[in-house]
Amino acid sequence: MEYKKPIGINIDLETGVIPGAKKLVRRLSDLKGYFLDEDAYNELLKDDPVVYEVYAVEQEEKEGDLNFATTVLYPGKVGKEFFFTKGHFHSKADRAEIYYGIKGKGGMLLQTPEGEAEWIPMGPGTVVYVPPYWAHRTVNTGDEPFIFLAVYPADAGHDYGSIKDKGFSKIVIEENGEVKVVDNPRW
Ligand code: M6P
Ligand code: ZN
Repeated sequence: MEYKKPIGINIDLETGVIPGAKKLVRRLSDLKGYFLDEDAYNELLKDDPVVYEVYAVEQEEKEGDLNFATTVLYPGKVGKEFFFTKGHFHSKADRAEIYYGIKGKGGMLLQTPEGEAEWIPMGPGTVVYVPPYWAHRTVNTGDEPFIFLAVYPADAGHDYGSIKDKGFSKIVIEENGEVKVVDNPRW
C-alpha cells in the first residue's frame, strides 16, 4: 500500500493565503449575467475588479478524500447587490461541505434544487454545515475582505449550471445602509 503524505500548513489569517496552494482569481468579467443591475455592472466592468480569489489544495477526484480551500471575497457592490461568489451545487449532488469564517463579515446563501433559500450570517469563527443537495454562495456584506475556509469531498465537483442561469431565489442588498435579504425579482 502506498500512503499519501499528511499535510500540515498554516493559513495566513490576515490575507487568507495558503502557501503553495493553487490560486484562482475571479474578476467581475467572469461574473457576467450574475448581477441584477446591468448598467452598474457595465460601469464597474471598466476597471474589472477582482471579486474573489481562491487558494485551493485539491486531491484526485476520488471518494473518501478531502479538498480544502480559502476564499478571499473582496468588499464591493454592483448596484445594491453585494459582491458574491458564483455559487454552485455539487456535481455529485449529495456531497456536503463545511465552511469556517476567518476574517471579515458576510454570509452564505443556500438553496435546495426546488428553490427554497436560507441565509446564514458569518463572521470569524462561524462554522457552516452545507448539507447534501444544497447550492451555496457566499456574500461579503462588510467593508473589508471576507475570508473563510471550505472543506469538501474531493469527488464533489462544481455544478454551476442552474445558478448561472437563474441565480438564487434571494438576493443580498444594501438599502438605507442596512443589509437585507430579499426575494430575487428575476426568480
Ligand atoms: C469555496 C469552495 C470552493 C469554491 C469557492 C468559490 O472555497 O466551496 O469549492 O470553488 O468557494 O466558490 P465558487 O466555485 O462558487 O465560485
Ligand atoms: Zn461546494
